[in-house]
Amino acid sequence: MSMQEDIRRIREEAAQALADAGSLNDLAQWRVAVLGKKGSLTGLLRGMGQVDPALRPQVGQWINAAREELEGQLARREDALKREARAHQLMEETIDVTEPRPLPRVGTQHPNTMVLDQVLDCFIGLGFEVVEGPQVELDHYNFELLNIPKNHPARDAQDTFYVDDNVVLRTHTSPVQARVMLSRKPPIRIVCPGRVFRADEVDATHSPVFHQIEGLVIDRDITMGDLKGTLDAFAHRLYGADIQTRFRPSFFPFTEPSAEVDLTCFNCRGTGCRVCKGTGWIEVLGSGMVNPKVLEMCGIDPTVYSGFAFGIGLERITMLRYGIPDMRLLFEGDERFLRQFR
Ligand code: 2NM
Repeated sequence: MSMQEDIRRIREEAAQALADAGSLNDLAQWRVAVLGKKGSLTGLLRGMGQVDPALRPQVGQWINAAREELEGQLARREDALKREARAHQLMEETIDVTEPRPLPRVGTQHPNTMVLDQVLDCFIGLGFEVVEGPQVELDHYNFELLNIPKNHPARDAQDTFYVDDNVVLRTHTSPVQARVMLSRKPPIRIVCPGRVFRADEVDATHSPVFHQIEGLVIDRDITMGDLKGTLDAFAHRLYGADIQTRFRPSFFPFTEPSAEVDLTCFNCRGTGCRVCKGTGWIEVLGSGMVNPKVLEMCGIDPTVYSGFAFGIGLERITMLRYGIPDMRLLFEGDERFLRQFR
């Protein structure tokens, strides 16, 4: 058998084995078996001793050419196998982002939050800005600037949580408004929502922690007509165009005159029912024209400017809105209650 034929046979067998190789591991074995020290092609070089010396250069070239050819084939086969493996991997790892999955267990908004958002939306729509302030407040801002004098019963430790002689847990959000009056010039149009504290016993309609939304408008020529128009807009927006406001004389140290404001009963629309105890009206908020003494103490000239203010109890309107019979439900965090509000 001639050397030339041996080379051709080894080339063919090696090429076939390469085509049959299905993995990178097969290729490594193939390399050892063909091109390795004891490989079939390398074996031919050892047979050179039997070749006619005159033909050796030629045979050597054939063997080297075969080696180069096979190395090239190996590299191409390796490339192809790697590409296949990569394509396979990409297919396996593809994620179907449209596949339906079990819904995660999400929470719900607190009913107070839902009502607060609606109230704030209404006032933002009327041009008010939302302002927040500290819950732990100097007694100067919480009482003094609001014309609540030293001997006033609201300042008693029976009603107010004291941190020390001069520091209280705020009993209303009015001190936020006092801070704004002191730090800005009119026109002022703000709503101040937030947590407030009073030393009350817990029952179906009282909690030592509750929330208020207070509004304040100060400008030249602000009258009670502006107050009435603003609260009418609020009533219509939250409860419907047929809901009216009714002002009853009242007293607050920080407003003069002062008024309690009733809204047409949202339940019977004014004819009288259990919710409004037959009156057709529901008491919803307190309001008034800012006392000139308060304006003056807060650095606003009462001969130039006037203003109105109002205060809404958030829990009260949330309870009315959803027919919640006991305020404690709003503070207990019981999921069986909270999950009903979606
Ligand atoms: C109310 C009722 C009436 C009120 C007054 C002020 C301020 F800061 F301007 F003096 N803020 N909020 C006010 C007036 C609050 O709550 C029932």
